[in-house]
Amino acid sequence: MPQLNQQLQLPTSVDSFRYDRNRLQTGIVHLGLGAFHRAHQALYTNDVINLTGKLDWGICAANIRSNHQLVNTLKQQDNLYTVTEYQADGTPETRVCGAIVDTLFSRPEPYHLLQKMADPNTRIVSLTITEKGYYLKPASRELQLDHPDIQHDITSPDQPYTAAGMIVNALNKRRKSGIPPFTIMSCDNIPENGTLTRQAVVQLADTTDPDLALWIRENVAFPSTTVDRIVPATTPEDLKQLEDRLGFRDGAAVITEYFRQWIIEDNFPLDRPDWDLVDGARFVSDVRPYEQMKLRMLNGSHSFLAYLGYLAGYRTIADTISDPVFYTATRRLMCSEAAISLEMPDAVNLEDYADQLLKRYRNPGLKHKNAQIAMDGSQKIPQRWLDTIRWHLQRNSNFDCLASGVAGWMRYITGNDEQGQSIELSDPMQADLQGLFKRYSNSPTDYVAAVIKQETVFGTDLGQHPHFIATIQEAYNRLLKQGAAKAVAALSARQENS
Ligand code: NAI
Ligand code: CS2
Repeated sequence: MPQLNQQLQLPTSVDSFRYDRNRLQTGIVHLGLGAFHRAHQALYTNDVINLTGKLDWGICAANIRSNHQLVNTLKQQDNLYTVTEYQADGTPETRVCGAIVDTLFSRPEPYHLLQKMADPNTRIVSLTITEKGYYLKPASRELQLDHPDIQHDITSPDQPYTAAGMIVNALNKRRKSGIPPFTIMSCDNIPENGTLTRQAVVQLADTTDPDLALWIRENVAFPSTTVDRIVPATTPEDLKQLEDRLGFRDGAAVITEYFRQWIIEDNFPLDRPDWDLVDGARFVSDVRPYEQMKLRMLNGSHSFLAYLGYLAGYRTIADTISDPVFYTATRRLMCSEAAISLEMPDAVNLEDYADQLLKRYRNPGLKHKNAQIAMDGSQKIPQRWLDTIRWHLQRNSNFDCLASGVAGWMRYITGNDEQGQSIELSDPMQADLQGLFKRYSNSPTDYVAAVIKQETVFGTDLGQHPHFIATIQEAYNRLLKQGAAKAVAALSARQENS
C-alpha cells in the first residue's frame, strides 16, 4: 500500500493544497501537535494560503512531551496528512493539508525548537497543549510552582520541559538579540486562554528573572481565542477504513466534523494570517462571551454526556445522545442551566446554538469516545460546570443537571463502573482523588464532602457552601441507588419549573 508523501499521485476524490509548498516559510511555531491542531489551526492556515498565495505563514509543529511517534510519521510523509470531514449525514470528504512544513520533538534536547522559536521569522507561537499543559491550579488559576516540571524549568531554564518554560527561554533569547517578541496564541479550552497563558509565562519568568517578567508583561501579546471543532482521537480502525477507501496509507490522518469555528482576539503586533477569509473564523475585540458560551454549553454538556453516558454503558457521544432521556436532559442542561447564565450579544440565539450542538453530537461519522472527554476532569470541570453552578447558587436557582454531572464525575473517578468493571482513568489529580475514595469508601457522603474540599478544583468557596455540598451529596447518593440511566431519566422527566 503506497504511503502519503509529496510524490504520491492522489486519487481525484481527494482535494489538495494549491500552493508551491517547497517555497513555504515558517512563520508559526506550534506546541502540542495533536489531532486538534491538525484539523483546526493548521487546516485554517492551509486554506488561507490557498486563497492568498502568501507563503510566509508555514507551520513548524512540535511536541514537547508525548506523541513522538506522530512526529516521526509526519516526517516520513513529508509532513503531509489528510483531514476527513464528515457532513451531518455521515458523508466523508478527504483532503490533504500542506501547511505544516516542519515537525520537531523537543526531548531530550530542546535546542532546535528553542532556536526555531527565537528565529525572527517566527511571529506567532500557538498552543494546544491540553488544560494540564499550563500547570495552573484549575480554580485559582495560579501557576503550580511546586510541580516537579515547573521546578525543573526554574532550576534549568536552558533545558525547559514545559511550554511556559520554552516560551520564557525563547523570549529571553529574542530580547537579548533585539528581536521583537512573537505573539502567543493559546487554542486550548481554558477560559480567557490568552490571559491565563500570560499568567503562567509571567509567573514562571518572575521566579528567575523579574526584569524579563516585566518586559514580557509590557511587550508580549497574548490574544485569547475560542476554538471549536470536534476532533476525536484517530483509531487504528479509522486508519484502516481510510486506507481501504483512499487506496493509500496515512498514519497521521485526522477525522473530524464539517463544522469549524474560530473566534480570535485581534491582537497580533507582528501580523497574522487572514484566517477570517475562511468560513467560521472571525477576529473580534473580546472573545469572552463566545468562550463562556462554548465552555458552558458545548464542553459542559460534553462532560455531562461523557461521565453519565459511560456509567450508563455507552461508549461514544453519538450513542449516548441517541438515547432520548440523555438527549432531553442534555438539552435541559444547555438551555435551562447553562444558557441562562450567559450574557450574549443580541444576535446570538442560544436555543438555536443548543440544537446545532445536539445535531453535531449525533454525527454518525464521529466516534468520539466518552472516555476521551472524561480525561483530565479535574482540569476541565471548573470552567465547564462550576462557574455556572456559582451563578445558580447566587440566585438560589435550580442546577440539578449540573449537580448530576458533578456527581457523575465523582462516581467515574472511583475507577469502577456500575457493573464493577475497572475504568481506565487519566487525570493529573488521580492519585489524590483515588486516595479520598479509598479513605471514605464506607461513607459516600463523606467522600463527596472530601472531594469538594479539594480547593484546587472547587476553590475556597464551594467547600464552605452547605447547599452546594448537600445538592451534590444527594445527586451522588441517587446515582449510587438508581444508576446513571435512571438518574438521567429522572432529570429528563422533571417539569421545567420544579
Ligand atoms: P491530542 O491528545 O491529540 O494531543 C494533545 C497534545 O497535547 C499532544 O501534542 C501532547 O503532546 C500535548 N500535551 C499533553 N500534555 C502536555 C503537557 N503537560 N505539556 C505540553 N504538551 C502537552 O489532543 P487534541 O485533540 O489535539 O486536543 C488538545 C487540546 O486542544 C484539548 O485539550 C483542548 O484544549 C483543545 N481542543 C480540542 C478539541 C478536540 O475536539 N479534540 C476541540 C477544541 C479544542
Ligand atoms: C471535548 C472537547 O475533549 C473534550 O473534553 O469536550 O475537546 C470538544 O471536542 C471540543 O471543545 C469541541 O470544540
